[in-house]
Amino acid sequence: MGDGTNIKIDESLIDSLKESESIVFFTGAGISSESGIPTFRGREGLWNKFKPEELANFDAFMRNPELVWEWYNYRRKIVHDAQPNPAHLTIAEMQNHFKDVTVVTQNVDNLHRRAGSKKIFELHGNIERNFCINCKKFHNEELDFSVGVPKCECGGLIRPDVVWFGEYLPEDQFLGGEKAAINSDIFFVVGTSAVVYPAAGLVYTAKASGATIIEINIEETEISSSVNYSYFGKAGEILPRIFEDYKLRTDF
Ligand code: BJW
Ligand code: ZN
Repeated sequence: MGDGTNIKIDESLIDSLKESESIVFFTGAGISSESGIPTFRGREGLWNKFKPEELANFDAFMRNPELVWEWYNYRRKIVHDAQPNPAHLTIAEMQNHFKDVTVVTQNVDNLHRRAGSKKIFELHGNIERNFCINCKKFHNEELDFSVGVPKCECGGLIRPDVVWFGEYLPEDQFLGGEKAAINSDIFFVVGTSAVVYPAAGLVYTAKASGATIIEINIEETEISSSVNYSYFGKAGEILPRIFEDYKLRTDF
């Protein structure tokens, strides 16, 4: 395990980057942990006390909408107060140096957009949007988050526009992410335990399509043995390090 500061970036990776046009960043909760947003799993997973499988599903919401809504309210506040960190900002800056940079994120926190990334596929929705479970109408600005679970004028409960277990991913977002994976030269996997499907399957899609796979995580994951390069440390330290090395060895 490194702390990012003493990690050496392979020269062959920098060489590959120099030849790359399409770069994908497949990201998970770990990329936002240095912004103060807890992850779901892993040794620093603060939601460890809540199992996502138990709260992030429709049955849990119907059984106890107040509890699930309260969990999301708590997280909305953390996300609202958080700022993009050097990992998000490096990815956004890389747009100025490569032909095609795509973010495919499992996160619902909007931090890639706030960091300035332009091409983003959100596989698991966005915590800032909400819709009625009955008529599907979107409700956003007008919601009062201080009083229990809000209801639509049709009487339906309002839920966050995120993807819960057992629900299909938004088709346009998944297909966009899949296409980016297939077309990528380099596929970074950053801060995800890579256990939730079908999202995690994109790593294998990219690999089968010939991409070089680079994992950045504070610990080993399900995919570590399948990748071309692993860097163990914080994303907010390793990604800037890779980009600095790239710039040092590249003439503009
Ligand atoms: C750092 C760091 C730092 C920390 N720097 N790194 C059996 C086999 C295969 C599949 C299934 C199965 N049984 C059921 C399924 C399907 C299920 C699934 O995959 N389950 C598995 C858990 C087993 N998938 C689904 O249900 C999906 N839908 C689906 O399959 O539809 C088809 C279908 C339809 C009808 C019936 C049946 C099937 C939907 C999945 C939805 C996931 N939703 C959530 C919640 C979103 C809303 C919300 O935010 O509340 O998405 S769950 C949660 O997990 C969230 C995340 O996006 C997702 C992935 O987590 P992520 O991002 O990887 O975070 P962590 O916490 O797991 O990992 C963080 C990592 O960061 C760790 O590795 C740390 O080490 C690292 N880290 N700090 C770098 N500073
Ligand atoms: Zn409604």
